[in-house]
Amino acid sequence: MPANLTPQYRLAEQWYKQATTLPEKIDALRDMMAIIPKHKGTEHLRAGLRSRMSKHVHELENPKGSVGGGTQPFNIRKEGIGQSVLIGLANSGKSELLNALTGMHAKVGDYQFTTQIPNVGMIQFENVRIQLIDPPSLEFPDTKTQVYGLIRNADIFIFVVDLTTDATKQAEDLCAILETYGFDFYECSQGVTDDNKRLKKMVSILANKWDSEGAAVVWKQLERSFGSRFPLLRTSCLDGTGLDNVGQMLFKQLGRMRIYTRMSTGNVDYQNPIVLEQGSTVSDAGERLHKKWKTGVKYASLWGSGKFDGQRVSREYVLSDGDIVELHS
Ligand SMILES: Nc1nc2c(ncn2[C@@H]2O[C@H](COP(=O)(O)OP(=O)(O)O)[C@@H](O)[C@H]2O)c(=O)[nH]1
Ligand SMILES: [Mg+2]
Repeated sequence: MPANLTPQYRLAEQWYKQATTLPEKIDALRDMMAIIPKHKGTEHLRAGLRSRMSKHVHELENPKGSVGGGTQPFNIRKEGIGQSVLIGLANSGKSELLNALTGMHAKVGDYQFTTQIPNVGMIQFENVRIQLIDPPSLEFPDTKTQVYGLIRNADIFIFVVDLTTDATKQAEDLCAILETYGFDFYECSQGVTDDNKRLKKMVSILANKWDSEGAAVVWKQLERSFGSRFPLLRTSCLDGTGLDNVGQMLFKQLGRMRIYTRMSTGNVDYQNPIVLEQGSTVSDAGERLHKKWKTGVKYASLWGSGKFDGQRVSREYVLSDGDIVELHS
């Protein structure tokens, strides 16, 4: 009986073959196992995937003799409330932006391909931090595979285009390159409801070098072509234009909200919000404090999105960014 494998499966298989580290391999295998058609014709194949998976998991848990070493800089543990990745052609100003936004000291160059391993920093936005990664340019052949693995794992994409050149064409090229690798993008008008979240990404565009001559004309064109698709922001690392708005834009794209807890004494801890995905409820907030609170919470008193301060809401109540809750068991 023929296996009749789908294009999605073939894509996952391709990811698996290109994967250079164990976590990437396991990730790709997990995808393959999830989407492989389940019928008699794929029985052996599925058994093979299962045994390969247990082999890789074993290798991961017993690093001695494992494969795929030497690529550590591309496995970046997520920190803060989300991971964003700068994507742009060489010389668009990604490393300079990372430095300006996070206070890092990544190498900046007037020549192509300065960055050969990823630079990582954290953007502070009000009371939360967002991770920002500046990987080597997409076109750099030696690290291409690792960069694709890295961006696949990221939560959101930030396209960086250069206003001293044809920025619209750059943005179009980035879309085209990423699409050939199976990525798809949420447009401004869409909600994030897709189940294949890993390959479908939120995108925003930073139009950099706004300080340059002629930038206004290039910006207008970019706005016309992309303004209704993705959030756009003008930036300059030279005079600082737009840099203060990047954190806010990323926070919005990450679709997170901050919830504060109020003690029975009336004290509110504003420094350490509980960060949840939009759409989360009172009991989700409770669970974050302690597992038993998921069902342990009976109701909450709410300050913020309620009709009045201290309103009593059920544990199914859907919270909003900035809400303050006092949980009751
Ligand atoms: N005028 C101007 N030059 C910039 C700006 N940002 C970066 N550059 C310059 O553009 C060149 C490439 O920057 P770099 O950060 O290395 O680009 P990357 O290859 O995308 O990482 C460097 O000479 C930077 O100084 C900016 O906002 N304005
Ligand atoms: Mg660079």
